[in-house]
Order: sequence, then structure tokens, then C-alpha cells
Amino acid sequence: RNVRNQSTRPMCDTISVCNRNYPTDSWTNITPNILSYQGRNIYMKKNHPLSILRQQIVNYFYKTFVNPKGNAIFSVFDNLAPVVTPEQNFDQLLIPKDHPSRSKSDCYYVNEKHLLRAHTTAHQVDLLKSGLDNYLIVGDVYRRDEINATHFPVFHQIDAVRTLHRDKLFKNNPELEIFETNFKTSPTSFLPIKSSLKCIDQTKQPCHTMEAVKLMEHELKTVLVRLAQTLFGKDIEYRWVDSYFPFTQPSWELEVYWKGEWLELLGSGIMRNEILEAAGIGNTIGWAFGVGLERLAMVLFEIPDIRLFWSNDSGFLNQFKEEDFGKHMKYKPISIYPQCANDLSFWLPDNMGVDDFVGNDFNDVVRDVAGDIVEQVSLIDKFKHPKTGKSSLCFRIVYRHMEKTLTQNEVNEIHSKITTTVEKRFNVKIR
Ligand code: FA5
Ligand code: MG
Repeated sequence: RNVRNQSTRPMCDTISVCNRNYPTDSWTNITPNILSYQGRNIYMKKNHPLSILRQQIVNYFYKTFVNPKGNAIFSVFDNLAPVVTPEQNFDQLLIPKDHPSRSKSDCYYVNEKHLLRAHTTAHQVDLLKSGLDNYLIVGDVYRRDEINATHFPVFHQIDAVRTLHRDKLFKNNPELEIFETNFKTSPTSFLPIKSSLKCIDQTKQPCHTMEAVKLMEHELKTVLVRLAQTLFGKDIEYRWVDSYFPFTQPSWELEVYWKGEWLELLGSGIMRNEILEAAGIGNTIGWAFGVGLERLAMVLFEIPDIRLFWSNDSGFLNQFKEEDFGKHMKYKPISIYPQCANDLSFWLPDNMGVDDFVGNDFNDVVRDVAGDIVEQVSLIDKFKHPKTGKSSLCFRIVYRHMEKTLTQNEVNEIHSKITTTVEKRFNVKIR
């Protein structure tokens, strides 16, 4: 993946994110467009579809896990600030130093030392260290990604962690153990395992006994299948798929069958023992998962476009009511406004090949200039001139306003603004 710095010289010496000022540097790539979503907290707004879903999931955990007195044992964190350090987002979770998910082309960096979290798992270790054993984290997450109906640079996740001591896990079988008797824990300076050497043994981590892992796996899978059934109904078809995360082993994804396709809902697994050790609770075993709220909501309420979640249109918002969950609550299109597609082709600078150009840098410029009236951006042509050796790219930008019909003039004006910005920013020549 190409991480060359072509677009992201910061405009000012400092940047303000979540009411704090940070010095900018060559890592800074947060755009004004991204900052404009900051603090809207749509997942906490009463009757917003994301909020309804959040409340359903939280209630499910409150009901499912209670102590002998009948009190809920899961704590919920839903307002942790999204600015985190690379240590929180990656290192503490054993994500290798050379992992592509760390790159500037995938994440929004405030500066070298801070980024907008790319998953709610970024808070996992801090909460473990503060002594919590069962908790949910809800929040907005940020990723540089493609632009289409199911991808948006800001979306929402819920992470869950459950850890157990031997006495609780095996309260009915006190002769059983969580750990193999003569396992050696790796030192806590675990980090630079190269991605290429990642261990994908799906059975278990060497330190754990098979009994402990099987019991945890059973609880995790039962809890998540019941959650899916609570949300989608008893008849939902689902399957477990083996997966890989640096912070869990073994790992699984839960998929549901929806409209003729298998759709990934969440990632999950048995927490890596190195993480629990580093948090000071090496005598426990844990499971964890992370689920995307938009994806669930799009399926559940039949919402066709991820941009709708950000709509302020009462015609959209009034369709959802917390009390009506479980009744037939489906999105009804307010009206369909026409799309309008314009292409943009340009020659790259002399020394640049087609694969040196970072598509996500282009996407951010488009969003910055045009906002969310852009429905889709796709690279439709790459070309290298046989004689001059110069390379060119052609992007198709599809415009559609969520709330009105755009005139050709309005689109042309925005498109030419994008064109001049792209020309300047990337030092390209429009064809
Ligand atoms: C993670 O983010 C892991 N942190 C999840 C995890 C937590 C695994 C704890 C194990 C233990 P992933 O990148 O696959 O994994 O994202 C998790 C979920 O977020 C996905 O299953 C999906 O539901 C949702 N998601 C991911 N990317 C997008 C996207 N671009 N748009 C909408 N939803 C997304
Ligand atoms: Mg995934």
C-alpha cells in the first residue's frame, strides 16, 4: 500500500479536535469534512435508528448478564472521546508495527501521536487496567475508505469484553483449570511480531486448556446468536466463519443470510492472554467482540444508503420510534431524487505511476469540496501513454442529494470546484 505524502500538508500549525488543540505535523490528515461530523452524536439521539439499535443491544446485555442479586454486571461506556494514541488503537492490541491498517492512507491522524480511533477496541486495554471485567464500549469510529452506499468515513461500533476467573468459569467443575500447567507466557514486550509470522492456529492459544476455551467459545457464540435472534427474529439464518484478529485467538465472524447474501455482522474471539497479562489480570480468560451499528441498522430497517443516518430531514427521522421496536419499522423512501454522474480525468506528474496515487486522498478532497451529496466515487480507468510514459486516471463521481433534485448547473459548479482543487492539491493536469 502506498503511503506517500502527496495531499496532506496541514494548513495550520494546530488543529482543534473535540475541543482540544493539537500541533499538526506530516501525519495530520483529518479534513474539515471529517471534523464536521464531530460531536453530532447521532447514536445517542432519541429515536435515531442507530440509537434505537444501541439501546436494544445494551438492554440485551443488561438482561442477559446479572449477578445473584439481579443487578446488571455489564458497564456501558458511550462517551469516550474518539481521539486516541497509536498505542491504544494498535500496539496494546498486538497489531504489528508493519500492519497496513496503521497507515495514513487508512486512518485519520491528528498528528503522529494521535488519531481518530479506527475501532472502539482502542479502549479495551485502558478499561481492563481500570479494573473492569464486563463492559460495552459504544462510539463513533473513523476510517479512510471507499465511497459507496455501505461505506462512510465515520461509522459506529459497539465492542464488548467479558473476562472470568477460574472460580467463576468452572464453578460447577472446580477440578478444571484455565491454564496449561507448564506454559510460558511471552514477555510483555511482545510487539514486533511481523504480520507475516502471525499465528493463525484456530484451535486455541498454547497457554489455555481446551476445556476453558470451549466453555468460553460456547458462551460467546450463544450470547451472540441470541442477540442476532433478538434483533432479526428467531428464524434468521446465520453461520460462523473462522477469522483472524491480532488481539483474539481463536477468532470468528458471525454472518447472517439477508436478501440472498451472507453479510458480516461482527468480529469476535478469545482474548489474547498477553493483553490480559499486560492489564494485570493474567489469571483470567476473556472473550470480546466488535459489531458495526450501521450495518445492523441498514438490514433491520431496510435503510438503503449509509448517508441517510446523517440526515436532518424530519421525513427520515420521524419514521423511527424507540417504542415501536419489534413492530414492522421499515424505511420508506421519501422520494427518489435523480443521480448525476461526472467524470474527471487527469495526467499524473511525470515521476508518478498509476499505483502511486492514493485513492483515499482523492476521496477526501471530493468529500471536502462537495460534502455528502457525493454518493459514489469509482476509479473507472487507468492509462499509461505508450510514448510519453505518462500515466492518467479517470474517476467517476456520482452526485445525488438526499433531500432534493440537483440541477445540472449545481452539479457542474461543484464538479469544477473539485477539479480545480484536485489539480492544485495533487499537481496533476486535467485532460
Ligand atoms: C474490528 O474493527 C475489530 N475491532 C472487531 C473485534 C473486536 C474483533 C473485538 C474481535 C474482538 P472489523 O474491521 O472487521 O473488526 O469491523 C467490525 C465490524 O464493524 C464489521 O463486522 C462490520 O459490521 C463493521 N464495519 C467494518 N467496516 C465497516 C464499514 N466501512 N462500514 C460499515 N460497517 C463496517
Ligand atoms: Mg471484518
